[in-house]
Amino acid sequence: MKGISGVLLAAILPITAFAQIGIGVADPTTATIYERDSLSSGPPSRSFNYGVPGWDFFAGDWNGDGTQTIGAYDPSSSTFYLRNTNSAGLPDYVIQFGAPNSKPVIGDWNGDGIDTIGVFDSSGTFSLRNSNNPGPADMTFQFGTGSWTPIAGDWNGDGTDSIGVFDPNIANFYLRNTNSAGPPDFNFQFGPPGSKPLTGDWNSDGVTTVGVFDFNGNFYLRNSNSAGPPDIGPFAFGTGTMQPFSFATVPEPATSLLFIIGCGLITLCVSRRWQH
Ligand SMILES: [Ca+2]
Ligand SMILES: [Ca+2]
Ligand SMILES: [Ca+2]
Repeated sequence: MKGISGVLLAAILPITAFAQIGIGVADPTTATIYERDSLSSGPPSRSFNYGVPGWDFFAGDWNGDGTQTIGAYDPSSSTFYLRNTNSAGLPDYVIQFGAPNSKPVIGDWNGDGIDTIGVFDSSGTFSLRNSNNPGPADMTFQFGTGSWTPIAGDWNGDGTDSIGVFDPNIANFYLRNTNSAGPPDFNFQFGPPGSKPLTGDWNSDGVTTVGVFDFNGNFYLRNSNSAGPPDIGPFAFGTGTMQPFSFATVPEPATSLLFIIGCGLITLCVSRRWQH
């Protein structure tokens, strides 16, 4: 049995480790979310209304199930509204955190597989929290300038997300590998000035890299955190006034296959026991 389990496990692990990534845009004037399950032009895979016009929209894995789902932030009250599925409906978490008129930033700051909340305020200070419930910041530090855009990702592939900032005027990224004050570990220009930043693990190698969404509604994605041409795109999705984000999902076929193999294993174990 051990031999068979080992072979089956070796066959299952690479499949389940593979995550699918898609891109999304949120129309802040109508609070409509459009998501596409591939990194290419084409119609949305799904669209739904969420939250209220004027809010900020993003995606994160709020419950650690491997799928990143919709979240929204109301700047006027500095309140997060997080939902565990990519569909219309009520939030699963409502959390007031930080000072009003901050900018939201989302990441797995402690590497436990759950994305949690953070804010970047007008003084260029990050306040990050390791759980999606009310309470004080677990980390507070200054990085960048308050007028820039906060971003987050696992820039060095160590399993923990850390912060970065994007200066839209010159389309320059400043990324840091630890959630603390200090110099950037990466400092490079990417994309047209005036773009909006997004981040994602576009090639599923465990390292989060950058992307931008320009004022014409084009995505430019790069597989390394350095200056250079896009590896994917430019491709059009949405319109330039929308807010870009990425979301990782566990593909359905892998989940189904895991279930089938799991059932097969149990059947095999039970039948072996009956034979002895
Ligand atoms: Ca976490
Ligand atoms: Ca990291
Ligand atoms: Ca990557």
